[in-house]
Amino acid sequence: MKIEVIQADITKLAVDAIVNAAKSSLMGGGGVDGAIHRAGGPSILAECKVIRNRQGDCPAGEAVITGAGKLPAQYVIHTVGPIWNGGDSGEPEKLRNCYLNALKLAAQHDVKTIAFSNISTGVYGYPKKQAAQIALSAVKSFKAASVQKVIFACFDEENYDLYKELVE
Ligand code: AR6
Repeated sequence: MKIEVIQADITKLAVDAIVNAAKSSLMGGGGVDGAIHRAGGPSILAECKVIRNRQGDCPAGEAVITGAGKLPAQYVIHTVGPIWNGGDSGEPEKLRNCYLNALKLAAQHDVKTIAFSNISTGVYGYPKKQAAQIALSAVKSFKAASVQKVIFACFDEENYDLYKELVE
């Protein structure tokens, strides 16, 4: 499995799946979530509503999958990161599960290339370096034949520099 670090707007990437940093309600919000729903159009929210009606809120660490509407990607995997609360409330395990559960869904849908946003490192306040270490170790521990390339799509310079340093 190849790992790549880029600085990009994840809504522009023509990969099989992009991973959204969603909220439990799956009803859209700000940050990367807002950008994905804006650029992808209303079908993504419509699919999220169907999922929510079926299974309720998505807890932190879990993930769900929808189509990608007008985006160049095929799928959007929505995962809910933990809200940083000092680090003793299970945040590291939940963040790790975000990456693992997103990859599991990707493998189930025969995804070959997947791009992750930097989950929890915006509004949810997760310290960026710790989050990057968890993201990388989770991805490296995952074994699935279908997933060939994992892209960390960093938006802000700080995350980009952190990931670059950790991957090299
Ligand atoms: N492409 C890639 N990354 C982006 C983009 C983009 N277009 N825009 C922002 N980022 P955040 P969270 C990066 O706050 O911390 C939402 O309101 C950003 O630089 O989007 O998990 C949800 O609805 C940051 O590194 O997600 C939830 O309520 C990263 O995306 C809540 O925010 C994550 O920042 C989730 O908070």
